[in-house]
Amino acid sequence: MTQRISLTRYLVEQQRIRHHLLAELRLLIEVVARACKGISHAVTQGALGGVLGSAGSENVQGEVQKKLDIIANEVLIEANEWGGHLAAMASEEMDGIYAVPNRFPQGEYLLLFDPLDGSSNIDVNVSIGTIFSVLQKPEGSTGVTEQDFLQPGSRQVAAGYCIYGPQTTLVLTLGHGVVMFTLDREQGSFVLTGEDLRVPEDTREFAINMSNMRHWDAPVKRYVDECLAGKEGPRGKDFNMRWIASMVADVHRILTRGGIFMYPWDKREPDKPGKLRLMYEANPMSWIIEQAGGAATNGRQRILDIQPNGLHERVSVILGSRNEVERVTQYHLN
Ligand code: P6P
Repeated sequence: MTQRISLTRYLVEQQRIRHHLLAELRLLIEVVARACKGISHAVTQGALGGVLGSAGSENVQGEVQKKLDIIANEVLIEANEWGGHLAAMASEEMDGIYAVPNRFPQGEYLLLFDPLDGSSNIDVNVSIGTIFSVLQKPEGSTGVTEQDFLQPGSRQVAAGYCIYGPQTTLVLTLGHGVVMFTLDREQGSFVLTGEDLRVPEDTREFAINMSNMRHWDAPVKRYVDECLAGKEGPRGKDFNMRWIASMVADVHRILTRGGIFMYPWDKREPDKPGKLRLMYEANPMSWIIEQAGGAATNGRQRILDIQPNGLHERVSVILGSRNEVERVTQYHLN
């Protein structure tokens, strides 16, 4: 049986190889991973834990919060408050930033997260997940403000997600490829189960919410029509379609076997660039996909190059198999 490498051992070994990987970042990731274990337990309990259904409140986005949205958010905040590696946190579920109170040890990192993405799937037992992104607090920054968070995705120092599905799997990049850890529930530890993950450059599988077709912009409509035309059409091959409505699950499938994921601008909310959030959904997922050899654009530019103007800024997302993303992007630029 191959030797089982724990997340802790993997990170310690990476720290030895990559001297810029400071102990503080390693310890921060371990705190986040421990929080994800706690969230996984709550998710897996489901009805038995009385955690299903709506919390009867709305988040800053005006979306109805599920009980598990709030639980996941609280688990991540509590774990990281006293962790001592953070200066501040930001969450999809919170309006502003959360500066770590002075009574707790302070750190140099900024943590952003969507504590439970895809929560509309909770009550129907479909995979959901936690998405997180780590930035460095700007040099010389005394207190911490929202402005300190507004860095392009190319400045991330770590990004990852934890998918709560048939397995609980943590996917992580530190800028040197993508690794995957599967939770061993008996040991209570994440075990290395994938290294140097790669997204195939080509695919026959596209992921988009087809019910929005009449609202799409022409380049997206052209791309999807060509996929639907199959081998009789200009692409000369048949395509398959998947849409789980859980970004973590759709991205995990693409990371595992290729594909293209699209949540583009559409004319339902013409003044908004898209549904998904830049800072704690698109940026971490885009970095993971790029680190695995894929591509991620907003239709016109690399997502990781976008200069954010707001913590909850939205963005159009086209990511996955490089050749397909480049095709859709080219249609936008023509
Ligand atoms: P729709 C979940 O609510 C989410 O933010 C992503 O996880 C997912 O990809 C998307 O929205 C699904 O949106 O409009 O298809 O329900």
